[in-house]
Amino acid sequence: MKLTRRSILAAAVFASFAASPFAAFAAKPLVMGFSQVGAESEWRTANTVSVKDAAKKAGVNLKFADAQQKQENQVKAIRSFIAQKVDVIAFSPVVESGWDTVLREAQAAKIPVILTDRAVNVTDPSLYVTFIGSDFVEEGRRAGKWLLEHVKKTSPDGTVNIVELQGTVGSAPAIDRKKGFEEVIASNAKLKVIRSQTGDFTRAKGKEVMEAFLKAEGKKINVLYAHNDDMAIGAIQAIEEAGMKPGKDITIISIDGVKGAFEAMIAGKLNVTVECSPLLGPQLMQIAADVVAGKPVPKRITTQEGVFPAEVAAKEFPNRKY
Ligand code: GYE
Repeated sequence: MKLTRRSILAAAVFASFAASPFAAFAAKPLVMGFSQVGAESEWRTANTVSVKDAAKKAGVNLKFADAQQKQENQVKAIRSFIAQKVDVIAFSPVVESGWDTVLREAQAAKIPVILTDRAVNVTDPSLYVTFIGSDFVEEGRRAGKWLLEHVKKTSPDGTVNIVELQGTVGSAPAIDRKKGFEEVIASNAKLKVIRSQTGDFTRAKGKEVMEAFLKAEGKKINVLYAHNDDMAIGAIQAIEEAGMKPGKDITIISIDGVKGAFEAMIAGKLNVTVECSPLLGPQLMQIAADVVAGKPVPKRITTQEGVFPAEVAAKEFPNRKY
């Protein structure tokens, strides 16, 4: 390109314009309304940080609302995003059902909706553009497969009594993690789930429900399957307070792979965690930009993840990002 005096002048004018307050008019930032489930677990906190950081990096104007684990708050937030005419709505639905009406309102306002982390159960799949998140059924299967192998190795006599701490009632991860686990353990008649109750994905509830399990079943309990690490960590406290050794007297399996779980494994109190990545922010921002630009996106984007038994915990710990 030949640099004429005029082109240099034009570039200088443009540069000073871009640095001026009028620059905002030049590139309008994408506005995203994001409704988060709450702050119930270490996983959720890491997910929120990931979304906020990625928005900042991508220059996205993020309107963030915390629903405190209540669907009605999420519906309110989505309605307020519609009223504000945001470019795109993203949300992590606390439960699967009950979204048709509000999603139809978003569709009528021509605002695309992206699901992150958890799925919805709607009759019309055109009510959302895409769903980015883990395969929770597969996570449940991975937990079950680890247990089958463990039972094979330790070959205890008689039945293996399992207690289960479920996630939030009606949520996709609670439904799917239960289903995947049951599907796999059905192949060994020795494995029996003797108690199953929700701990709402929190430490406090995990501890409380485990206390009740221990009161009712005591030393009969061989295995705890917790739908997330936080509930397992709460349950570990309950087991210790009952004078038993978590990870030894009771084998503990959980899901997420947060730092707290790795610490518990290193301390010998947790046997395995199945990874579920909360670092969905960068992918969400990329997909949102594509959606708003009218580019086609896949209907389902599945997160890649692994399984971490206690034997590898110390070596893996420094690599953990959440
Ligand atoms: O496993 C749990 C959190 O939806 C995958 O929600 C997420 C789950 C996660 O509270 O810790």
